[in-house]
Amino acid sequence: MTPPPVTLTPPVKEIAPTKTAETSSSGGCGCSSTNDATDGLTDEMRARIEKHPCYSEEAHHHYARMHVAVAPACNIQCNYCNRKYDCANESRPGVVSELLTPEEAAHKVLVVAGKIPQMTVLGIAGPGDPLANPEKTLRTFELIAEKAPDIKLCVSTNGLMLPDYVDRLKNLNIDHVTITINMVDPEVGAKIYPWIRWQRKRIKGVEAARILHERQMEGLQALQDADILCKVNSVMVPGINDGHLPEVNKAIRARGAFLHNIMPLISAPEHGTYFGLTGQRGPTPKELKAVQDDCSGNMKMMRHCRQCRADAVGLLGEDRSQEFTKDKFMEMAPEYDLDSRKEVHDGISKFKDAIKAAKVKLKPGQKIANSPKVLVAVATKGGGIVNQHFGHAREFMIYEVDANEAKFVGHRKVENYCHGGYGEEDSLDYIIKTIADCKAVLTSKIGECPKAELQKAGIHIVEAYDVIEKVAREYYDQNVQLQPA
Ligand code: CLF
Ligand code: SF4
Repeated sequence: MTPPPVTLTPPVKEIAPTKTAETSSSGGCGCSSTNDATDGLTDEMRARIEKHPCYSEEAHHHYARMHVAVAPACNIQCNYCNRKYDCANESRPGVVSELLTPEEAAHKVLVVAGKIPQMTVLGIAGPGDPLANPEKTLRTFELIAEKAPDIKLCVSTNGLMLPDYVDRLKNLNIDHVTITINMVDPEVGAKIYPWIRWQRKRIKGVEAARILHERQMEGLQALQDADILCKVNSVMVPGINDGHLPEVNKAIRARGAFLHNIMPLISAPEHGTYFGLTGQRGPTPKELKAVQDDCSGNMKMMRHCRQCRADAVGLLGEDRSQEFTKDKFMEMAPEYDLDSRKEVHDGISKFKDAIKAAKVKLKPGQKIANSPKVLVAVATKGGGIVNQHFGHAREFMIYEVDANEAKFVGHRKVENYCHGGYGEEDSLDYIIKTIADCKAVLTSKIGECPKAELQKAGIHIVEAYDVIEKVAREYYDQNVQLQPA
């Protein structure tokens, strides 16, 4: 049976769009999800993460990050990595970044900070391992700390050299470090890492994994002792470490990790990786969510990671790196200006407050027990608002909704349906398959043809321009029958 369309129209009129750079496509504004990593935190901790789009789910609706690709070498081999591409710990295989010198990188950061004032974090994540290239990495951080003091510095590493650099990271005022930890059992590790380079020797097998594991734990402990926030990334490899990840989760929690980001293995033969060539598959969205849910009782989980490339620029869901290729940014004059950036950030804070106030009204007075949960797929350009045309969506944010809350649980990438005036049937089939487990699509606008096809597939359409959680909860209240208690 075709579900009836539901239309929710009024936008949140009292919320003005935040001022953004003219090149911004994000709208620079948004709201938080109720499972945000800021829940239950002290004010001090909240302040440390509130503008970091990876450490705070709420922040990723508002603030952008950028990476500079200054670190080409690596000191280990992961079976999901092909050195032709960027470090697969923090990027998807198939894209290669242009290498920069620290001076070029600093110039790029000042250019982007002027064009995208909501860019608050500079990360170094490859294309190899940043701490296998310590001079280039640390020199880049030094230059940026000096020239752009309001930008947070962030680094992602495999952890092998981390214990040797925690003091220098602390001296540079770096407050966010990611370690990729895929195992705490070297027998499992030997199936992921064929070798490491350690003390000028190549070491293989279980012994290599044991050294890597010990160095990762030592580095994690040193970060805790230095009061530097640590996020742990784990690549989920079905049949190899999927059942082992809860153990990893316990070990990192015991050593003070702030956030755990379990990411899916991305693997295909054309990537030329060991796993790709041997047919090792990645997890399905359902398998990934099950492991994330399993670990979420222990600590905060990151579910909004986009596995971005080593020269990524923009909000996490968008890729603006092509606007800032080397030939382009070297021709641009830096427009970094602390005062105008502060003005933009103040605007974002006001906008967030307005959205928070709108969300408070959604909470039921008393928690409703055992209400059924449904998934909805949201088309959004950012800002925590349903504000994107269905045909333009290149990903859908997935929210789990019940009678109490709407909770962000992940995102699914798709090909956009609309190709400048005509719709792509293959894309629509793929979109329908990708969101088949969702009860509804929330979008600002949708054409008659895709609307009919989605309805045929049993998916409701909600056309609205409003706060995501508000639209999702209203949809739920109007469409999901609660069993009498
Ligand atoms: Fe970059 Fe990583 Fe810092 Fe973020 S990314 S170094 S913590 S600023 Fe973020 Fe990208 Fe996921 Fe990394 S979405 S891949 S978690
Ligand atoms: Fe590749 Fe990164 Fe692993 Fe090094 S740490 S082998 S660059 S995925």
